[in-house]
Amino acid sequence: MHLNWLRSFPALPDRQDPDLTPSALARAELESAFPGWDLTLTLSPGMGDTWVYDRIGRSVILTGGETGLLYGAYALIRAGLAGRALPEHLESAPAYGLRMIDCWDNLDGSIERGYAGRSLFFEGGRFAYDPARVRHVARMMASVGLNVLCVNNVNVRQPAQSLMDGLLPDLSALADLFRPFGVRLMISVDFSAPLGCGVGSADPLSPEVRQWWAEAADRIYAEVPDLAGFLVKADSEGQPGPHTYGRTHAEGANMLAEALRPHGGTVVWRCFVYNCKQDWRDKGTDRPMAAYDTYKPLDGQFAENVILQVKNGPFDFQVREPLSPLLLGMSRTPLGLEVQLAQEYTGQQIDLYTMATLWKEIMADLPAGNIRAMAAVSNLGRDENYFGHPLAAVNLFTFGRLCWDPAGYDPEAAVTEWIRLSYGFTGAEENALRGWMLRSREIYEKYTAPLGLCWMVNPHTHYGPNPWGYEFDLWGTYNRADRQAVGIDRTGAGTGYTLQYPPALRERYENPQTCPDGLKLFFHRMAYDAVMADGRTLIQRIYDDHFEGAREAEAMRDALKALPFPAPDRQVIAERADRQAENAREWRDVVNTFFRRLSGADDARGRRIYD
Ligand code: GCV
Repeated sequence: MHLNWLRSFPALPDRQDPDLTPSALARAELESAFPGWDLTLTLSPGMGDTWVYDRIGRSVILTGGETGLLYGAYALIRAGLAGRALPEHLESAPAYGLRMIDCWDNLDGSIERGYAGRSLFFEGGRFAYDPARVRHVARMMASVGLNVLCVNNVNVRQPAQSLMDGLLPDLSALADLFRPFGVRLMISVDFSAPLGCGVGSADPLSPEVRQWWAEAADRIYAEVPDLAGFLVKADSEGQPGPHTYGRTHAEGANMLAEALRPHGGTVVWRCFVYNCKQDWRDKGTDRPMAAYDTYKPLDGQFAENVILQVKNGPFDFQVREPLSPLLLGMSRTPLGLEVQLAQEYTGQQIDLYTMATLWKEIMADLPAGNIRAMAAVSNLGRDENYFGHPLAAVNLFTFGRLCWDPAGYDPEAAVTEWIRLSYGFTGAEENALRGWMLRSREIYEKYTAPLGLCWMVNPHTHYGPNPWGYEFDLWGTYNRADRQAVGIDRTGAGTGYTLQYPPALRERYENPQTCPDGLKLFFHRMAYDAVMADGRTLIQRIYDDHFEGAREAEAMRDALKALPFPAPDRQVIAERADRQAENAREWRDVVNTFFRRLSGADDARGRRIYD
């Protein structure tokens, strides 16, 4: 069944033969999208993902590498089906080599932080999937230029299976389904895997351990010769890593890189490292500083086929965080940016939260320099519509558009294209939907944790308000609210976090006058009666935002219900919009009451705040 933005695409050419190449698929896709056109596709293998296109009337000449032809075909199809004028000449190349979706799917079929049903790939400890749906996912990815899918969770729950032992033929069959779409698979591996396989150690400097990994890589690549590589979460939230053996992360990553090098594979090494057993009484440790402190001293020590994958913010995919300083501080190491499409802290695919504008903000501070990869934690699952909330599909779509061309990425244009392809709306309907989608992030932000404060969620589930849910816990996630003030001073005079930034950003964030309002409580401890740039006090701003956010969630619910979405999306969107409005109301009252009780300040506009 055709859902989301592929709804407007022609039926997928039914060619599942293993020899179907991306360039042959490109031709078949173009022929069915533009019947009667005169198509000339010229394969120029050296061009890789790049493509060039010329058109005179209905005569089209498309030149590109094997995958370039496919991306060129999809770019033309998207433009044509979305009603954009096809230019006479266009050429395009992706900004990053690896454009990845990272699935946190477990072999038992569950998904860590999954909000769209169970895994599309696993059930009961083994691969279990519907090939037609897998091809649909592959086509979605290829249609926006994404080219790698990491199939299993970075928290590898069954170390013995981390290298897919006993499952390699199935991994290979899955790779066959993705290959015509130019998508290569990657797997997450457990750093301590040798331990569970009879080697007495996982020390990266041990010759026996190195040999074990080399042989493991040989086994895997014999089955999946184009595997993109390994994704690794090490020394992070209880996952094993090189620190157990007194080794650095460079030594750990380089060992795996050595095993993958003969096969052309890449080690994508995550930098999500912090003390997850902090004592809340300890004010000398500031969690956002941890990744920079761990990796900055290792800059330049990583093998060529290692990419360090860094979350966009220094905490953990909160509603608003500044760019991680690690992304700006590793000039001699290839880096990958990691974002989270799965809406763990951003409404769990119940609340509408369109990330199109977030991508733009992230890129504003990110120098093109040594970024080689973009990765997004998957929001896909086995729900009929793949995304839980039908409108959450836009996040994968715009992420793909961003990774291909960050310089030319325009949130409004990308969302417009998605709306047209998904629902065929035009005029007032298109404008209304686009308007709400583009505002949805700001609305969510207003009714949840204020001004970059983060973490006011229910522990573990991460949905719904709980201002002190993480206050006296181990995770380094404190707001330190008292009767006068809230927040942590992260300036040079405080924890020193701002000192990790290059001078321009450091100055912007150090000074409460130039620090953007949305990040004020990320960087500063502020008194409730501190006056903001627009003349309001901090406490009044918190109240105003929460009243406004909840009201706007209601207005958005009514507006979405009035739009002519087709079934079954119509029912699902309405049901989720109701739940969102209820969630927003709960957030509004819990947060306002929390701060009212602490500060004793009344709302200047006399609205109801519960005792
Ligand atoms: C995969 C957060 C999430 C975890 C996740 C972790 C990570 O802590 O809550 O579920 O684990 O991030 O990114 O590794």
